[in-house]
Amino acid sequence: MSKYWNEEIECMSREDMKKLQSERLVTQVKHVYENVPYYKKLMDEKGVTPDDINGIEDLHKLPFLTKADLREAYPYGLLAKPLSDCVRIQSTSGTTGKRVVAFYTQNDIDIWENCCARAIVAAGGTKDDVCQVCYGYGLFTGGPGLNGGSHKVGCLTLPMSSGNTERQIQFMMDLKSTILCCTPSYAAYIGESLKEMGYKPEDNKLKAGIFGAEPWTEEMRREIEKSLGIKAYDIYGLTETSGPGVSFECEEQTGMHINEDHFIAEIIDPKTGEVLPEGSKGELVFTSITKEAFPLLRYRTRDICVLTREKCSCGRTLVKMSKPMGRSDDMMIIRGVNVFPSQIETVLIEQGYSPNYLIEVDRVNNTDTLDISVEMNAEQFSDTIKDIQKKEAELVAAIKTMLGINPKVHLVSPKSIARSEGKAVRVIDKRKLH
Ligand code: DLL
Repeated sequence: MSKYWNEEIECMSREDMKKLQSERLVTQVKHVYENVPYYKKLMDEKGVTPDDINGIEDLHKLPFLTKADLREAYPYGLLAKPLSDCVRIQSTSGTTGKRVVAFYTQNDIDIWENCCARAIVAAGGTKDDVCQVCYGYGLFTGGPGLNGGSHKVGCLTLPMSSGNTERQIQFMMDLKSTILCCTPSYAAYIGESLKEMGYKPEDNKLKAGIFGAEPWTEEMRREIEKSLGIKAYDIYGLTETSGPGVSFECEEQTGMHINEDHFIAEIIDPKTGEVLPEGSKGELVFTSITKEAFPLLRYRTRDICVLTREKCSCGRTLVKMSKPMGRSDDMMIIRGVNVFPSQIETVLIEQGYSPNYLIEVDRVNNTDTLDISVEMNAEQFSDTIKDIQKKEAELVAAIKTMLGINPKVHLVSPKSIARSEGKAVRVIDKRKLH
């Protein structure tokens, strides 16, 4: 059994990979220019035509694409294939109104699932494995992506989705799961629950975990590895570029190999947009060179990281990205859901509150907590506790509708939230992630 899913690609020489990327980029730029008026306009504005793009050395000439573009072009504005050629949509978590909607042709799905298969094989997966997928299924890409990859590898796939931890554990034990796929915080929670139920790490048959979709530390990795008795592998991706599997960790556990035959990665200075030399810390930008329905050229992920081409002992030559070290915008990931403070502010103002609020995020027992203190004005201030509790419950419901997760809301008396003399501090993230 090979330790690679696609050895030819995963261990390709740098020269051959550059050639492959260049060919694919040239074709992709033409495809996009001819089929997506939104892109044509962006490129025309920058004075670039497909004739200017002859290989990856010309990549920097293309305009960037941002989440704001995706929102503006919602829902069909970036579609590069007729809708009748598309077989699936997936969407980002946690945003209402104009969500990011990604489209897939059958070929796009096949490529995506093969990327996930590479991750599973890199974690030691074979057709003899039982792969328990407890990422969410549905619009979120985690469940469908790893599910598809697991099928490709030929693992016996348990499409559990997230939640119902007791049932997860029962299936894990009864069906002898060997690979666990979920967010790192859920893996830690499963580890804790197993212990509480009286199991020792050696009682389960798990050998590996493939964890991603949110930031996690090396300390957390060690904790999870100990509590479950496994080796824990990181996996990265975003809805815009298809989902999980843009990059994946190998046994060396020192960063994630990017599937460069499908995604060209660049690191830029988030302020100036200038491309930075290899090894620099900056914002990760991806160009998808094989996607048919929803190709993105120079998409700014807002994730801050470092790329390295140091030789990897696993034999793969694919460039490695570090764990994301933060974001160049204010997006937080809370219980796996992408949350912007502005979304919370919008709800508060819609509900008649002032923009005096404080968002506190923490991680307690491996679960993210979200506490929002909101100031009442003199009219809203009531001395009956029941009244305040009712108002708090209304706000919780409105925020839950917006974000999809339940916050704790604390209504506080007028003028009790400290006013700032400079930039207001509206978010305190106490999670020690980096
Ligand atoms: O989280 C896709 C995914 C699913 C990745 C399952 C891995 C496993 P989105 O919901 O669009 O997609 O969120 C994308 O999540 O820009 C990063 O900020 C963050 N993220 C994803 N993977 C990691 C990771 C999925 N391994 C956003 N480490 C990205 C840190 C991650 N952050």
